Amino acid sequence: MLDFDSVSSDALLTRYDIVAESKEKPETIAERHLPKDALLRKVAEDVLYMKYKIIEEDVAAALKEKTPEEIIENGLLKGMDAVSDLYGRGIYYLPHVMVSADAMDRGIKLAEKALGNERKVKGEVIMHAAEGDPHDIGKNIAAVLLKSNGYGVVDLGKDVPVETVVETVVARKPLAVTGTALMTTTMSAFPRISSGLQEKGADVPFICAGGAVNREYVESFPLGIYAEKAANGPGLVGKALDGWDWKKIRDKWDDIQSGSA
Ligand code: B12
Repeated sequence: MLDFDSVSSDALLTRYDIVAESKEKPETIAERHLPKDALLRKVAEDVLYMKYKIIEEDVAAALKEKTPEEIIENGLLKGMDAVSDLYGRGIYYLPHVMVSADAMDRGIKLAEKALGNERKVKGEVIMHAAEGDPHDIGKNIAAVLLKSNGYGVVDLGKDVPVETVVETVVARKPLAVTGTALMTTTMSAFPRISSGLQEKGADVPFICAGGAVNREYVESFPLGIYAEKAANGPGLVGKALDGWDWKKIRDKWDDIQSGSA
């Protein structure tokens, strides 16, 4: 029998949503994420306030002074950080997030176009969002950054079956394959991809990212290399281009992040 006498009942009737809302105003929470620079702020606010009709105009204006990478990293992404924070606190709801994600997508497409793709490709990377997972914003940003660093990207999209990833990697022999999982229900696709690849003798570095996974999880299966941010992609793939195998990239992960490797 549980001993309820020793349990504090103070928290039983506490409405955590109300507590969370009353502590800080939504504007204060959003402000923490928004950049100071006026052009980048406008872009971030378009994502935050779901202004999908004018975001392209604002990204085009920002492109006159900023690089596409800057606009993505310090503008669009900051807006989505604010959305994620407000959603996590129950202030934004799913429809807000959907429209913000649409605005973000339009902004990324325009920034990507500005990068041009006439560059000679250094090597190929196959990218996907895990089977069952519709979250592809982070993958799309990582794809833009890899392309802008001269890599050819084969983007398989979102909700990609494990078999499709394995078959494509075996057929195309890329420098690296990447996976993004934001849901705890989809991250188990990664070890299955790892086994599928090893069974076919494809020892390719498998860069795994997304809020559902962490370094410990990703390093619990062969081939797995953790990436926290989209900006880490080019550095990790660069090591594969230098001929490092997945074990060496994993061993030297800290040095790669700190720039000393
Ligand atoms: C936007 C969003 C959506 C959008 C997705 C739109 C899209 N096209 O992606 C929509 C509205 C569709 C959506 C739907 C759902 N969502 Co949602 N969503 C989010 C939200 C708010 C933000 C995610 C996001 O885009 N973040 C910004 C990007 C940039 O981050 P990121 O992908 O992690 O990428 C970063 C890194 O991981 C890394 N990275 C990512 N990929 C790669 C690749 C490489 C190579 C590299 C190097 C790096 C890298 O770089 C990026 C940063 O630099 C999160 C909340 C949160 N806190 O994350 C919930 C969240 C992910 N969603 C969640 C859920 C539950 C759902 C739904 C099931 C809700 C529902 N009840 O229906 C549905 C999915 C239904 C389905 N199965 O189809 C949960 C997942 C919980 C869990 N742990 O499983 C979250 C965490 C919200 C929550 N707290 O509950 N969602």
